Amino acid sequence: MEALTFEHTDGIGFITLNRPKALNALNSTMLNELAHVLSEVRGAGLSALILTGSGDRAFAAGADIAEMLDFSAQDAEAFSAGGQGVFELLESFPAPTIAAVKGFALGGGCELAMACDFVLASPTAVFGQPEVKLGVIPGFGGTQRLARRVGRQRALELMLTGRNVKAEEAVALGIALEVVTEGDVVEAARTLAGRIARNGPAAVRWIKAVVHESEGKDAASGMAAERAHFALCFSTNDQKEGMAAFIEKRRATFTGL
Ligand code: CO8
Repeated sequence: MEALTFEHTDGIGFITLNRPKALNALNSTMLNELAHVLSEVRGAGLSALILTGSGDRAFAAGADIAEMLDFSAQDAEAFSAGGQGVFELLESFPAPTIAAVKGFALGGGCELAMACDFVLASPTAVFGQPEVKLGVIPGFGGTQRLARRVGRQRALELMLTGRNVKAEEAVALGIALEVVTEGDVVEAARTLAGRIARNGPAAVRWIKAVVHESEGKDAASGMAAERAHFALCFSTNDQKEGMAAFIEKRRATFTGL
């Protein structure tokens, strides 16, 4: 692959956006490669997927402006639809996903981070949707995901002014989960992935699936999905093991069955 790398260790997948000279700007090649990797590893049983950018300057400084410069409206529609599709693949990925953000996460880069379940920020992280300054609007889901994370009023303020938000403010607003002040943000993502991976694998997957699939639906269908998955848990060995371990005052050994 040309614009990103994928590796996995200890059941955790790592995607590194790899166009550091262009601050990891998202071009068609990168989006296609991202779609390819996400599809290939969807059924691989990873316990988590961590996304980061190569170099210290950027997670991703947005969609590639040079590529978009001469787009027709039709090209823009296709690029937006393609990006939205890839980000949906990411948001619905069966395992927890973590964006480890150093430096700029702007425009499409911020949208990519927000398509992950968790965003961990280094103290240098900068988030924003500056598209309006280029005369365009977010096109990879930002109008929807930013509003969900920070509320309508703040999302409009950020998108209409195009102002950047530093790490601490990003946490206060709910764009990021926390600022990693000690050590490396990718290591912190690995630690978070490890804390999740100690738990029942099916329960982890189903919690995410129920939250994701219920988004935007009415409360009654969300409750129905929760009930159905809660019941499913009781057909697993891990439910028996988890509850027996509690009663026997020992640590559970989950098998994912
Ligand atoms: N696209 C292409 N190249 C970029 C991008 C980008 N988004 N961002 C940075 N680069 C390139 C620069 O052109 C430069 O290349 P070169 O060295 O060849 O001149 C290199 O990266 C380094 O950048 P700078 O020299 O600008 O570095 P600075 O430290 O001076 O500035 C900034 C860093 C502030 C991040 C600055 O680069 C910047 O403002 N970048 C653009 C940020 C932006 O506006 N992002 C939003 C883009 S639009 C978008 O994401 C829409 C998504 C949905 C699209 C759907 C469409 C159909």
